Amino acid sequence: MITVWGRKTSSNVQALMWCIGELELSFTRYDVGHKYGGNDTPEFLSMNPNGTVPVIRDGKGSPIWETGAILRYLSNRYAKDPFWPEDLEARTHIDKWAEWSKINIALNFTAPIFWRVVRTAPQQQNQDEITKAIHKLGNVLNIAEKQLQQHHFIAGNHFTLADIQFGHILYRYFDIEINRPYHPALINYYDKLTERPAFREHVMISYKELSVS
Ligand SMILES: N[C@@H](CCC(=O)N[C@@H](CS)C(=O)NCC(=O)O)C(=O)O
Repeated sequence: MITVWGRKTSSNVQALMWCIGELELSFTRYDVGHKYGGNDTPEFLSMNPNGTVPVIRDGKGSPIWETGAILRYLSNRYAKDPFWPEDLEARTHIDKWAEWSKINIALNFTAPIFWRVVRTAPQQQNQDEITKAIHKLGNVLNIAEKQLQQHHFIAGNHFTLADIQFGHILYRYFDIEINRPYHPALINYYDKLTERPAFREHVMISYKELSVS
């Protein structure tokens, strides 16, 4: 049994929960962080000194934090080919796209765009900054677009760990009111993700509680 500490409105928790759903693992999840609090207690900080979510424990194992490390742990322990291949070269290819997604997609979307649109009052929003951030993210999404024109998924023709790191951001990206650059293969890919039950359950979640308006 996996224990998860983290509110379901956290994008990192969503990535983790989507992975747990795809791997059909049993879990208990506690709402921690943001309006739920609980991430500044001595007990929580002894598990994760950063005070961030998610944190997991697998059975009586040590606490694990950092979403990328958690996803790799779950995949090493519970996933099979082709989600997380045995072959080192094939696995590294998946890991490369997962890492690329975390650094280029999540970091260029969450704070620079999502927070500025959803977590900032409309009268305080800086449209110039938002437009520049959308353009910057768009340049990275051009790389994903090319990849998705040639493959069904972000790292090739199978659904893998890289799709979790890449795709979990897309619900919010396509749901918020912004002018998005046109990426037809990305739209088609996103539509396919929305047909996955675990994506619908763990990622397509209202972010209203984060909104200031
Ligand atoms: N690098 C960490 C970042 C974790 C992080 O920043 N989590 C956010 C939620 S997405 C958090 O804990 N925010 C404080 C809160 O929810 O109270 C990871 O990938 O797990």
